[in-house]
Amino acid sequence: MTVQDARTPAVDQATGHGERKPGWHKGYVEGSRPDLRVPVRQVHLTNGADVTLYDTSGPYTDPGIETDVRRGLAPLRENWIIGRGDTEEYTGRPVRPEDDGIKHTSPRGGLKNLDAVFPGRPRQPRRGREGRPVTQLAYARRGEITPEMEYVAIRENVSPEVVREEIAAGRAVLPANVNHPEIEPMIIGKRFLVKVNANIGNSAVTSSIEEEVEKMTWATRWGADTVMDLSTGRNIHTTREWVLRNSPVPIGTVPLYQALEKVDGKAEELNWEVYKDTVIEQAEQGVDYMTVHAGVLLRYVPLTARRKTGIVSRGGSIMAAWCLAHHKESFLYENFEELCEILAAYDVTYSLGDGLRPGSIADANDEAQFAELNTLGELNRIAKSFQVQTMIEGPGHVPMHKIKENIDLQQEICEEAPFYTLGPLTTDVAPAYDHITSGIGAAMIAWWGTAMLCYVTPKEHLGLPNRDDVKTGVITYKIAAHAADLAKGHPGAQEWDDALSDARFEFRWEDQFNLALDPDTAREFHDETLPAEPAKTAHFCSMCGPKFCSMKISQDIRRQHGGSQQEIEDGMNEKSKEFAAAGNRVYLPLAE
Ligand code: IRN
Ligand code: FE2
Repeated sequence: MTVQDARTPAVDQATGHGERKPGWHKGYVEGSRPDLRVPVRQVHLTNGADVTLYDTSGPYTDPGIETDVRRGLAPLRENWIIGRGDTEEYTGRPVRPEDDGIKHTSPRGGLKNLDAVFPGRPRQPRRGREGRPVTQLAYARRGEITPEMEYVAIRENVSPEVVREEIAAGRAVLPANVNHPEIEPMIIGKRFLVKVNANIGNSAVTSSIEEEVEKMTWATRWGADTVMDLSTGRNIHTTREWVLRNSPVPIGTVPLYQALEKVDGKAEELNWEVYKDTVIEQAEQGVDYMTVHAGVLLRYVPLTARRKTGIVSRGGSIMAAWCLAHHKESFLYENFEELCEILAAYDVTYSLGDGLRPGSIADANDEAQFAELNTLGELNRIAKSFQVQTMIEGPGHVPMHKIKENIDLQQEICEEAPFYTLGPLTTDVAPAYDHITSGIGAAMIAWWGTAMLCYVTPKEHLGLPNRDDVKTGVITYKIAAHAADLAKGHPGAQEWDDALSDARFEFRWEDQFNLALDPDTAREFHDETLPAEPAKTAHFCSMCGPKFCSMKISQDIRRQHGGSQQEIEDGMNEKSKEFAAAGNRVYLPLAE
């Protein structure tokens, strides 16, 4: 990879904006060593100012860089991992046969018949020497600032010591498996920017490996900070390998799903051995964090019997079925300490699953949900004693007045471990709009301290998200996350809003587009009614038309009347008369 100067003007191939000469490009900020380069999105405004934004898109948006999904991304962290000298290559395990050997065909053509095995660089899995914990938590507790910690400190605009402290205290996690050297490190914790996770994953018949890789790069291009591969069905191992080798962000999974595949979908046939084997297989591939539904205990299952919507978590229902079939305590709970030892040896982060989360407004904050949360608190303490980084998953469907209790309880019970919530959805009545019903809850809970938000797409409850749904979900959640960053007073968060507002007030349309979370759609909407090039500098938009643009009116008032309170009022009165004379219509019929 060639070094890009953060100020090299460049055309971005990935967005297809090349012909428009976009005012932004990908740049890098160098840290204390030449191989520590933190990506940023540099927006050059037409007034000569620059705005630097957080960037999750990976090398795909680097100017002049050819990325090849068959080769995978450059292993950025490899030297850091090897340099620590605490891992060893592990050759003791037999080479695993690929999951099913069935070749996939993509319905849309393209990379058809992908090789069953990832064709890129051969890679021998590493793990902690003699099983020792090689986690960022272990280093942080020893007072070490790793290159990964310095990297996220630059990304978040805080000192490396703050990063180390937050990780050491268990208030933040830095998911970074030693077998996933390709990632650009990121941090999840309430003192940092609120993060967004996007779920991808094929199911039975629908998508191909190629489509999954593309969904991942598409989600990160719009701002997903992590991606969870929830694939089930065929080629689960191979799909994950391709996604991992090409992902610039941490990848999460739910190993229980693959374990279930291995026992032909029969929950009662699951056992600790199959599960453990699956976890090791995924840890060796480089999965950075894993959802583990170890809080679903046998005695909690009856608590869900009278619920309106029972158990809605996939993992939760699998574990409940197992517990009932055997009338035994969960094998995840019973073997939790051994699981901790495994995760510590690869630095896989726990995402303790909320298998009993409410699936309807009626079930929110009930006994089953909070009983599980108490157990997650206990497991969190055990995980920390094994130096495993841990976050806690949360709901679900929760009406607004019951949201705060969720984060308050979680923070208390789980000693401020990062909370990672699915929305919550604030009402059940809007299928097809659940990105919005949940975006509302997500913004609220993030404001109160949730560290990462799991996105919900418009297809929630209805079907598998397509490309557009993934983008809508990510953008919706970036809005919720940024709104929370503002409300929390995250240093620097408002600079972005201020820059966009200035551009809006001064009718710098191009700057407004380039600063937008979704520049393409902003530009497209503007062009729908005012496509002409001069309109990009015009001092109005088609919403109110040239006469009644509020921004224009206030500028006129300032210009004409200097700006004392009396003068402004006079000006407003004058405009009010003009407005009444024209028929008191806020929305004028479209001109032309
Ligand atoms: C996040 C918070 N609560 C649940 N999640 C996500 O839901 C989790 O990270 C994973 O992506 C998915 C797991 O769903 P089940 O198996 O609990 O339904
Ligand atoms: Fe739901």
